[in-house]
Amino acid sequence: MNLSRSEELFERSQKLMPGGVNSPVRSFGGVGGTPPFLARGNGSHVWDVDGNEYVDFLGSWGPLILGHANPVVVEAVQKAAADGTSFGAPTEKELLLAELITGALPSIEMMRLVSSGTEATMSAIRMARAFVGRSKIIKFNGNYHGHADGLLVKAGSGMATHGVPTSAGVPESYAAETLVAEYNDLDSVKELFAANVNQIAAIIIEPVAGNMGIVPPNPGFLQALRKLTRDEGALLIFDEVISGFRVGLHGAQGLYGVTPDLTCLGKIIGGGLPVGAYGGREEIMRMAAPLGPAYQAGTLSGNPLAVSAGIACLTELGKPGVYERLNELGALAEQGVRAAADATGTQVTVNRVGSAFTTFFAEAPITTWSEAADADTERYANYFHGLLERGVYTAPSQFEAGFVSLAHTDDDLAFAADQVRAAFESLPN
Ligand code: KE4
Repeated sequence: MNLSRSEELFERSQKLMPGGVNSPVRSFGGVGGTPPFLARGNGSHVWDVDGNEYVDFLGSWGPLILGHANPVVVEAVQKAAADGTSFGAPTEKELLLAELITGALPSIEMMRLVSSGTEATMSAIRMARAFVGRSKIIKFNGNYHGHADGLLVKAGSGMATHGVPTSAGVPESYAAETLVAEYNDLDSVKELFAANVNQIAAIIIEPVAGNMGIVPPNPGFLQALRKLTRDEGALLIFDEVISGFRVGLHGAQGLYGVTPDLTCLGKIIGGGLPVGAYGGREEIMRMAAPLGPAYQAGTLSGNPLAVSAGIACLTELGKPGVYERLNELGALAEQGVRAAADATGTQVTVNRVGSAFTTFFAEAPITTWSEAADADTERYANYFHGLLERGVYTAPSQFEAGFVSLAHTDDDLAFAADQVRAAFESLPN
């Protein structure tokens, strides 16, 4: 596989950008090797600067549910650009996108557009703290909510004590306000409430975990968190940056029938351009400036190009049969991996929710961070490269999700299944 131009660009990029990338996971640190520098995408395929072609199951980490360069999205962005790229003033399109989002997610009575998922979760937590008047939050091991200081936290030494930073540059004092529970373990959450009475403003959770690989909520887990937060006077925040408009038009909250107090969105709602959003109960969102005392702002929030892409994307997703097709494609992808594993005697566990899936090199079940963390990351890295060199691009980390888009065809999936089998066969014993 010729990666000579990517190698040259990677060498030069590493002189100017940490790791040669603008987001760490792109550097292939989790799988090794030189990341192909991608030049263009169309539908379900991408091409790198050396001309190598791949069937793409990463989809830019989730946003590209319609596939690359979707004609409707491209036309919308081109038209918007011709009318001006940014105003820093209210526009009708921001209202149209807000109407599409709140129409699909009725728990969002009032919302605010921002430019990333990080901004969405950071702002939602600020509104929750302002509304409840408490400072602590609970997050879950294995969940990622963007890189705001208070969210780069892991469980402290004592389960019920405060978190400790997972990143340099985050003061212990910031981490001290974050408590860490175990995903799908309700007792671990109850313990934190018992040890921090009347101090916890909110729980933030990925209602379908995507950042430890795909891990769905155990039956009843989200419902139990809903009851527990109500009983404790805390808010429930769903971080649906991945699951929003991915697992269904109504998100994970629609799929599992649990209504959060606040929802965070990103990725798909921007159609591949920078858009995030947070919103929920009006009485909470009225805490946000200029109405209330909790400040939050953004120069490019609601940017016309990004919002135009988001409107085009969500409009397409609202058409009949879309999620049936996405789920059908997701099932085909899963079946392909399972059949290849059976045929080659390869030990893997596939977790899937709709069109998002992860192939774990670990034994089933994978329902918690500790079970996911037991996965053989070296074997995953070999598998990843076995696929890449055969023209299949998937997540360069065991602890991420793969995605199919509406642009994927049955032929794409048949081709990918064949490459999965070959990649399994090429794994070292
Ligand atoms: P951004 O700030 O990257 O737009 O969103 C942060 C975020 C928030 N919540 C969830 C559930 C997320 O998954 C993310 C970002 N996801 C990662 C990978 N799963 C984006 C890829 C990257 O970091 O480059």
